[in-house]
Amino acid sequence: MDTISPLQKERYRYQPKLPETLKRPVEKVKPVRGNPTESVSDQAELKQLFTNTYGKPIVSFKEGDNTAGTKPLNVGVILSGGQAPGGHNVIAGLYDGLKAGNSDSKLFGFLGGPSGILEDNSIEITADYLDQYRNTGGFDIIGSGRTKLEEEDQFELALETAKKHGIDAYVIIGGDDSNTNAALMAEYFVAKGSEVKVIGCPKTIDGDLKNQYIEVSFGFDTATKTYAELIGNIERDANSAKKYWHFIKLMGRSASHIALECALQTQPNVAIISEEVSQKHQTLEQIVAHITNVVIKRSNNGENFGVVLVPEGLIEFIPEMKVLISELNDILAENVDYFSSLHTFEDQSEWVNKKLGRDSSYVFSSLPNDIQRQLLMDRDPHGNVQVSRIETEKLLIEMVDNRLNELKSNGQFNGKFSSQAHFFGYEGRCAFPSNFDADYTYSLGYSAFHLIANGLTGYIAAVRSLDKPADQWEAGGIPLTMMMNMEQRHGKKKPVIKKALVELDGGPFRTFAAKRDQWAEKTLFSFPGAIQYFGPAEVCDQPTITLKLEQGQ
Ligand code: FBP
Repeated sequence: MDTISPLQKERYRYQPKLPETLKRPVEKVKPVRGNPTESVSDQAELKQLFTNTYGKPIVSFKEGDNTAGTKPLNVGVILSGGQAPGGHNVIAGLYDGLKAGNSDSKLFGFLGGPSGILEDNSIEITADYLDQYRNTGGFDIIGSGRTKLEEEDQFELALETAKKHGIDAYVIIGGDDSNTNAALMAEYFVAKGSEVKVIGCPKTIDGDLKNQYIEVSFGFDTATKTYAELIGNIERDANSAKKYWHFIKLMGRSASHIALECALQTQPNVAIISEEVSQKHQTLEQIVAHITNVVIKRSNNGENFGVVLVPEGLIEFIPEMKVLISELNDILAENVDYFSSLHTFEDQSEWVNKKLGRDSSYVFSSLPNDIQRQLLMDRDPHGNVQVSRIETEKLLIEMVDNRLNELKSNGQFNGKFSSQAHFFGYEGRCAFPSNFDADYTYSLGYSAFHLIANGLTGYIAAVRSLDKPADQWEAGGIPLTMMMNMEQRHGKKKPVIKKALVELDGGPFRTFAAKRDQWAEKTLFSFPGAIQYFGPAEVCDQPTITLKLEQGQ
C-alpha cells in the first residue's frame, strides 16, 4: 500500500502564495529601514543588556535594486519547542529564497532542536529531501527539542559549530522563549565580533507570541481549525444523542487564545477563559457554580446535554490554585532527593501537606486524589508543573457532578448529568497546514532569507496585514529587542519577549462575552467542518476569527 495519502500527494503540488514584493527576483527586493525603535518597556535596562542590537529599525521589503541577496550563503536552521503546523514550509521558504539568491547557497538543518547546534548534529537539506515535506504538518524534517539555548558557553559552542560549517546565519523557529534566546545569541555574537547572524520566526499553536507587529504565530490557524472541527462534530453528536455533557480541554500552556478562538468558531454552552478567571479572582467553586447553573438552566429547558471548553492553562490562573502550585514547585525544587525517596503517593501527599501553608494545604486536601497525584508529577525542565497532564476537565466534571447530586438530594435539580471528558492538543499540532499557515510560513521563511541576505541580525521575520489576501501581505523584520521587557523568572530579573495573554478589552473576547449567555441557554452550536485545502477562497483561505477581529474587521 502507498504510504503517501492522496491528500499528501496533492499538497506536494501546492505552491504557497507569497506577498507581491517577495515574488520579485531577489535583486529587485530592497529592505527599507524605519526609525530607531524602543522596547515595550524597561528601555534603560534593555539598552544596557543589548548594547549592540538594541533599538534597530523596523525593516520592510519593497521593490528596488539590490544585489545583496545574490551572494552564496550557508544557513543553519532549527525547530524549537512544540510542533506547530507550517514548520516545514518555513524551511521550504528559506531554502527557496536562498536558492533564488544564489544556487550555491546551502541550508543545514540541525537535528532535534537547539541541542543539534550544541552537539553539531546536522544534515544538509537538499531539494529532493525537502520535496518530501513541502506543505505537510509536523517537524519531522529535522525534529525539534526543548533544550534552552541561553548560556554563554552554549553560544560559544554555537559559534564553533558555525565556524566549522562556514555558517553565515542561524534561523531559530520557536516561541517567545526561543526568540528571546535568539535575541541574546545575536547580541552575544555581535559583542564577540562575529559576523554570524541570528534570525527568529514566530511559532506556537498557543498564539501567545504576538503583538502590534507580529499579528499571529504560525500554527494557531491550523490547530484551532482542527480542534474547532472536532468540537463541532461533538456538538452535533451531543445535539443528536441529547444525553451527554462534553467537557473538552484545549491546549494552550498559559494563554486561552485557542479556547477563545474555538468558542468563537463553535458557539459552545460554556467556554472558560483563564485570563478572565484571574482578573475577576474567580475561585474554583465559582467556576463550578457557573457551569452547574448552565447545566440546570438547560435541563429546565429539557436539554440534558451540552459542551464546555476548558483551557489547558486554567488551573494556574485560578488564584488559590496558582498559590498552591507555586508553593508545590518551590517545595519540590528544594527537596528533590527527599521527595524521590518517598515511594507511595500516600507518603508523598502526607509529607507535602505538612510543608504547605495553611490555605494551600486546605486547597490541596480538597482536591480529588487523581488531581493531587498529577500536581505532584515530574516538573518540566524549568521546574513548572506540566499543565497538559493535569486533567482539569475531569476535575470540573467531578465537582459539577458532586454539586448537582447535592442539589438533587435537596430536590433542587431533577435533570440528568452524564459526562464525557476529552483533551484536544496533540491532534492539532501536526495537521496539514491550512492554506493560511502554508502561505504564511512559506512567506516567513522567504523573509528570513532576505533579512540574512541584507546582513540583519537580532530580528524576527514578520509578515503583516494577514487579514488581507496573501499577495497584499507586507513582509519584513522586527527587531527582537522591540518586543522585550524585564520579568522576574525563577527569582531573577530577566529580559524576555512579552507573552500575549487574552485581552479582556480586545475584539475577540468582547465578541465572545456579548454572545455567551445566549449560547449557554439555547443550543446555537456552529459546525466549522474540516479544513478545506481546495475550493473557493471564502472557504479555504480565511484566517481565524481572532485575527480578523484583532485587525478590526
Ligand atoms: P510551544 O509553546 O513550544 O509551541 O508548545 C505549545 C504546546 O503545544 C502547549 O500548548 C502545550 O502545553 C505544550 O506544548 C505541550 O508540549 P509537551 O508535550 O512537550 O509538554
